[in-house]
Amino acid sequence: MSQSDTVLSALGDGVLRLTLNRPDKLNAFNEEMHLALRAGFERAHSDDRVRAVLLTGAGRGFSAGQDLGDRDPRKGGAPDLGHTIETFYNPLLRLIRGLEKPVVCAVNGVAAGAGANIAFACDITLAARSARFIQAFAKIGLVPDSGGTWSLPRLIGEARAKALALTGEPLDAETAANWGLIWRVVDDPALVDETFALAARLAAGPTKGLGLTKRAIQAAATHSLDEQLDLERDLQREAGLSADYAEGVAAFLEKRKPEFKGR
Ligand code: LHQ
Repeated sequence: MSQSDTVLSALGDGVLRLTLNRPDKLNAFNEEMHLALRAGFERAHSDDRVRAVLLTGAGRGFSAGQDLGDRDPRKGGAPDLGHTIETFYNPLLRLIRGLEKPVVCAVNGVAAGAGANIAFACDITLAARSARFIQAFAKIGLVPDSGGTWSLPRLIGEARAKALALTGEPLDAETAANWGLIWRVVDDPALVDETFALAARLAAGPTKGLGLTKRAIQAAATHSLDEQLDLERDLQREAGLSADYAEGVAAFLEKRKPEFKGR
């Protein structure tokens, strides 16, 4: 696992808290931070003690997207941004979406460019009331990445997606929640506690079933109803064989609190 301090990593109550940590650059992504974040999500995949992930940022921003100083065309000619996407951003997006454990995102401040679209790729995203979301790509001649052209129209429809992406106008957290881009807005001082409590509650839940639920909902985007009904049948069969289902039913019938293990 990466030892870089560009992402702080802490495991407690089944929650792996990953904190983007380049606050003087508003947590803009350089290669070191990418590799550290990837290592964090890879750990979340492989470590059974991790039952949920909480992603947030240090300082006053969540993430300002790509560190533009690292991809400056004035230094050594035009960089191959496709290579950057293929090497760093796309693997990260696939890790977040493919992780069959809940990923909660706490947007503590501005989320711009890839920073915004990474927040939208998480399973449950909450934002501080002061946060804002900016499709900053439009201001520097780029195209939304990190799944933005996929998630934005799905979450808010083509009209709003195009307006945000073409103008690069900031969207306040309250409107983002009202439009369905994120789950909820929280007063700034409560963000850390509220998101951790949510992540810990999920981590103590039947995370095997939650992971299958995530897979099913994500698959719906490319499925017909018939395909989705078949998938629900298959995943319900798998969930029904889990120890957590047995525990959940037993606890209900015995009128006690369940103790889920994520298996
Ligand atoms: C930054 C950045 C930054 C470096 C703030 N880089 N230093 C993928 C593949 C490959 C290449 C290209 O891109 C992509 C995906 C993308 O993410 S493209 C979009 C890249 N991001 C942006 O264009 C956003 C640029 N940043 C901003 O527009 C502003 O900083 C925002 C609106 C986010 C925040 O504004 P303020 O609150 O006024 O803060 P600030 O601008 O004063 O920034 C604070 C510091 O952070 C400052 O450094 P300094 O040394 O002057 O204090 C900025 O230079 C630095 N910073 N974003 N992306």
